[in-house]
Amino acid sequence: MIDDTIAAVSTPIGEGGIGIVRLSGSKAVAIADTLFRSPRGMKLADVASHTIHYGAIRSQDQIIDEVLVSVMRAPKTYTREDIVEINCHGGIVATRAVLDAVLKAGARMAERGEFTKRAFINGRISLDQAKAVLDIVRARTALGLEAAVDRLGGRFTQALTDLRSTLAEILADLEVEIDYPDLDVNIEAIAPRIEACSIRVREMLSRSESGRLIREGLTVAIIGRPNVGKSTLLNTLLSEERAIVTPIPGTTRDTIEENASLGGIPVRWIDTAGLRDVDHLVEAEGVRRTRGAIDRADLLLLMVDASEPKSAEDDHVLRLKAEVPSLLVLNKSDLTTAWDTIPTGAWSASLFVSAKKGNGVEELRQEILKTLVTGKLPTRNSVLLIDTWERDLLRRVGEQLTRACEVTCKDGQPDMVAEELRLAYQTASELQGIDISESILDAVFSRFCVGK
Ligand SMILES: Nc1nc2c(ncn2[C@@H]2O[C@H](COP(=O)(O)OP(=O)(O)OP(=O)(O)O)[C@@H](O)[C@H]2O)c(=O)[nH]1
Ligand SMILES: [Mg+2]
Repeated sequence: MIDDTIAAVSTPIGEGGIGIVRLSGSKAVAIADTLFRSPRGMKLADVASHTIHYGAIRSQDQIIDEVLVSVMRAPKTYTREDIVEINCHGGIVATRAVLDAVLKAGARMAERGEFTKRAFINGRISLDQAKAVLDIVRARTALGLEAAVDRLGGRFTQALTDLRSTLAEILADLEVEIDYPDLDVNIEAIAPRIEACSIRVREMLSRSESGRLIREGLTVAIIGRPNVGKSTLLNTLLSEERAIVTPIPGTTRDTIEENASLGGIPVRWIDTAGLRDVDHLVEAEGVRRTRGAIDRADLLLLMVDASEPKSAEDDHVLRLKAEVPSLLVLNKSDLTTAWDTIPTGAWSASLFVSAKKGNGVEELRQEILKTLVTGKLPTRNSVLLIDTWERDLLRRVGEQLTRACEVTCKDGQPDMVAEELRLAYQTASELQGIDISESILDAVFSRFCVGK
């Protein structure tokens, strides 16, 4: 049983004029009562649950802020504990001061994700739903949000539950075989059933790859010699005049980074300083940062100016060694092209665009998605939002199932197959938050922000 009362500011810092200080625990109402003064002298201890009250928060006889306080009593609350939410109106400073007063009055500062952790411990939500809360808090795009809401609805949990019950059925049949060898259970018939589970896990894994993209997003860097139109392309992609564009080579001296979603995936676009060998110190630093951007990117757009003949600097760009995929972008297609042949190289495709006029830019967007999402655009149903820890476990379930398949096919010893299957079942249970240790719980909830 948890007996301390926790508190935190549960609205994002720096956004909007109202801040909410949230308390959860058996003393939430009592602590709030020591600070709250209603105009009619009413005590929060006497008010009905799920009601909101006007008053002031006072500490050492000083009014800190004018507030609205909601009182929600257990068990119909987010954490299933008593919750008090103090809506402060005096901006960040007042909100912090109210939090300090609450902490002085006996509450403990909540750790990251502790409210949601309590909701889980008190049985209100599943571990999976708790993680979905985290995803919603973090979702940066509409598609990411949809997938998180879906997860909150328990789609991943459902898939795991189905998998576990199928595994349990197979295990039961194996037990019969082990206990009553005379009954002659057909062990060969078991192999395809395990194989089917294994395929299901592989499918979940591949759907989670799009999930990773949605959660973490990708980084696309625009690389090229000076003046080819990199900044112009950034502006066109963002639909705003973010970077300065001039006809003078070397306009961009530093990397410029901006987020904008592409087909529902959060993308960090990086415009870079033109690549060339330089002596000038400032520009040299810019070029160094461009190289840094190349190292961080998931995809490079190698840009050349098609209206000018290929230069040595272009060659330098085209020969760049990168671990990640690239696209060749031949810009200024609105002018006459000076390139007789399109160079070939390691890039996955080459496209003519006019960054200035917008021609070909939509095709470029599609090509970027195609390259990064291996031909499949993520849709709501194709996405499974899971994190690295879960992916590792899911992968382990897959490996254990593959081993179970192998054992079945090789010598068909039912007890050995059962052993492998039991391991897979255990891992799947761990993944679902059944029977897992406190340390794993902490690992999950510490990634939340404080106040959630
Ligand atoms: N005609 C035409 N001009 C373009 C196009 N894209 C860019 N420009 C022009 O090319 C010049 C350079 O554009 P920028 O976007 O500043 O080029 P950059 O690659 O960022 O240059 P640096 O920052 O100096 O490396 C500007 O005068 C742009 O207006 C295009 O598609 N067509
Ligand atoms: Mg530029």
